[in-house]
Amino acid sequence: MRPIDDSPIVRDGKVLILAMDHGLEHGPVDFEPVPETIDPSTVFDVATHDAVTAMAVQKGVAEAYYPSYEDDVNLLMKLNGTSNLWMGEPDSAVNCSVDYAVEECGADALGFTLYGGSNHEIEMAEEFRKAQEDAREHDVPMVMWSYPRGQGLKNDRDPETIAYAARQALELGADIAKVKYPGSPENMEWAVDAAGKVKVVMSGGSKTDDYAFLKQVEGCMEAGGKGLAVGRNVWQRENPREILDALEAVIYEGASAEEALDR
Ligand code: FBP
Repeated sequence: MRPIDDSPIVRDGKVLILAMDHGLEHGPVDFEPVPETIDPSTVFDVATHDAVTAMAVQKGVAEAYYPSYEDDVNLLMKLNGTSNLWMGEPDSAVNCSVDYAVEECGADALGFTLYGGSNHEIEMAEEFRKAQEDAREHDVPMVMWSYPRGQGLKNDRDPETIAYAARQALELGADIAKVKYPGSPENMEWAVDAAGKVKVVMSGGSKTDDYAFLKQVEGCMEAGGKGLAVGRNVWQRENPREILDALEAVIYEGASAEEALDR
């Protein structure tokens, strides 16, 4: 198994995944703040920024757009996903096999959502098991979107819940755990400790102002997190390259939010 640090989606031990599976997960409404982002090419162009180590998309977008970007962008294929139209207990259909992602689409990494705590957790974990073992066969890293949610969960950002989410990623064999930010560097540290050798990255969330967003990323790095998987907080900005410059400083150069904004 190739060490995760040798993967093309890792730069100096850190990761910045630009996610754009929102057209499926949330619907086209997410593209309204910057209407040109409804065209996936616009976001692929943003992903050519040096700070971005991979772009996460669903199969259909990869098939249609990635061929024009394969020299400049690393592909992270999201293997499962669901629409906002689904009203049942949290669940996610497997939309792409590992073989198809790697051999036909050229994926450098794979992504899989696990809704721990959902009534569908057992099936999702079993689907993850197959994907994770197939990923090992192809020697490509597996990123778990570890998002506890469902009937029994009152607060999906509770520090204990986030630490549990990070631990699930370790226990089930992911290489990178993408978790929601639990509110403070101390809480994030618990998640990082629980994840052991798994790299923990923060999920971007809905768009906030530059300082608030960068401060969270700074807190994540301070806690031993290894970066970020972000969508709206980058491409819902009028100038996504500016925030990527700042993220590059915080994630790879250890700058504070203030320092990154002053540059
Ligand atoms: P954001 O940074 O925009 O939150 O994107 C990260 C992500 O995990 C996407 O991959 C996914 O589409 C979205 O968040 C799901 O958000 P939520 O689970 O909050 O609906």
